[in-house]
Amino acid sequence: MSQRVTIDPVTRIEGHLRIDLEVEGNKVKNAWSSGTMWRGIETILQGRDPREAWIFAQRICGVCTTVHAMASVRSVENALDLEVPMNAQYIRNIIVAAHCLHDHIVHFYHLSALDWVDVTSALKADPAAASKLAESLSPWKHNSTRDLAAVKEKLAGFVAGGQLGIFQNGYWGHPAMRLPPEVNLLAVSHYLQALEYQRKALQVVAILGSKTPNIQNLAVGGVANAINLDNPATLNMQKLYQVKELLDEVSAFVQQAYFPDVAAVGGLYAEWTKYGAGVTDYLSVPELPLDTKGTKFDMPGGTIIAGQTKPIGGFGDAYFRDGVTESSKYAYYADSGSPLHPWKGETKPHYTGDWKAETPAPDKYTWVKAPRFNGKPMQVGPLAQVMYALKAGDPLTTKYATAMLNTAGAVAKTKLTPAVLESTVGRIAARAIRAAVMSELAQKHWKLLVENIGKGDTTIFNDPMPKLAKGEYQGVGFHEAPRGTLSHWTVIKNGKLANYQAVVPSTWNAGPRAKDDKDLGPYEKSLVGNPIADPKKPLEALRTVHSFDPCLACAIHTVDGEGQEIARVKVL
Ligand code: NFE
Ligand code: MG
Repeated sequence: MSQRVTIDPVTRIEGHLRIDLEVEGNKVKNAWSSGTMWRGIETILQGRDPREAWIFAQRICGVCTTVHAMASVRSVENALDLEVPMNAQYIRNIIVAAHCLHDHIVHFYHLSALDWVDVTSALKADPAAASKLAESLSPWKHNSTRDLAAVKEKLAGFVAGGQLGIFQNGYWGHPAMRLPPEVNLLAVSHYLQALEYQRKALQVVAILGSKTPNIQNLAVGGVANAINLDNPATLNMQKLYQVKELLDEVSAFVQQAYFPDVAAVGGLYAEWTKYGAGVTDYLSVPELPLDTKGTKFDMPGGTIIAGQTKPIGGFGDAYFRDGVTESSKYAYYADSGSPLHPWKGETKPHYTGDWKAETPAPDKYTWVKAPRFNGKPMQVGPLAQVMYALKAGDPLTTKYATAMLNTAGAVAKTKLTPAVLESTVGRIAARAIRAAVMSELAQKHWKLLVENIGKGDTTIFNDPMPKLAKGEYQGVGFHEAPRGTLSHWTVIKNGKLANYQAVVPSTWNAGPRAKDDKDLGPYEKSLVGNPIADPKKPLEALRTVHSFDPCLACAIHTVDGEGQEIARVKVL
């Protein structure tokens, strides 16, 4: 007999996500992913000046504001065939890298680690043994017996006072929790330090972007960071060195704390390499452009479909441009009868009622559309990007993936190959691999910027106006965001936006069925086959869902143009 499990809302994510499971014999047999919150931006952009779209677009999400700003300016630049000066590319790239490091650190420690780490078990740890273990894994400077004893004492204080605070309401003591107390203590200690290092990463974004969230320094055609090394009001030597120092500190945390923690936790949960692969067709796009046109990049991207790789070239690449559609068959939008290309995309809400618990799935069950690439559901995110980069022979990705698999394999006492990355725990490892790669590239792009300024180049902007003022254009801007491939699609007529569509990483991954009831989206498919020890505490399902780092504000980003309420959604 099967049993229905509804998780609503899923917490430790951004936005409102509901997961419905059909569980039989302690295993997930079928799954549905629903975005239950209605909001957004696409519709209000119509009729606006394309040069200001990025300012609105970055309000799509409170977590990844910068990424929508980047994709938006790139889409208009692509439409106008506008080049971007090298200083602007490097400044944007440093922001992209720093924001990504913040995001990946927060995802591991604050949003997903507590599915694997039992905080209360850390109270039983021996700080000296924990310190010895940590020193065998990494040279990180804050792993001394004294450091770890202090964390244990702090935690004991929380527990004694009955105030677990941020650690309240975990599935502590759940039978699926397997880590020894010493590893739990180490992870809790780094959880607290990670709060500090994610902030340092965002400081870089704020210095270059004037503030964060919602940076202010972009422009269609470049950036607004005037460069004069001796002027206190502009980007100068002092600010550049402040950025470098912060990047160095964050990189050390990523390489010496985050990366080995993921290897250790992953190795101790090696049985989770069997679960959660789901959709194994992958999509990623290249990132960190190295020229003014966006034809060469530091991070490769492309598709892997049925094991075959195909690269995605530069901005405007035809293979990417022609492959993307979105279906509204199972989503709360009017369905045109067939999936639509984003330049022809429609956002017409058609709410057909909430899904009552314990009833069969309704025809429409989510506010998230279902993107497809050449008709196929695709998994996006760090796993997709790392799998592609490995197949493409990218040296930095190969270096860190090898280190991850060797360290986790030594902990698990088994040999691990890249195939194990295609799993719930592998998705978390892939994000740590990508973070380590990004930490090196952040430092590289800082150096490239300083060298370019050193050559006497202070150009930051190419004016879009000469072309923009009249004519019709279509553009696509892509960006490999922390959660995966993001694309913004613009149609411009006589200087105004005639259509604007955003196809977002969490839309790819959290999206519903498209063609039929067998055509599951990536979250849905990855849940099928997961063990569920206790249907009342579906910790295992949360492990898999959290491994994608859901962001539902990004996935659903549409609002009625008049700002009227279209439907009231009750979130339980
Ligand atoms: Ni709102 Fe986002 C990212 C975008 S969605 S966090 O990364 O784009 O997945
Ligand atoms: Mg959209």
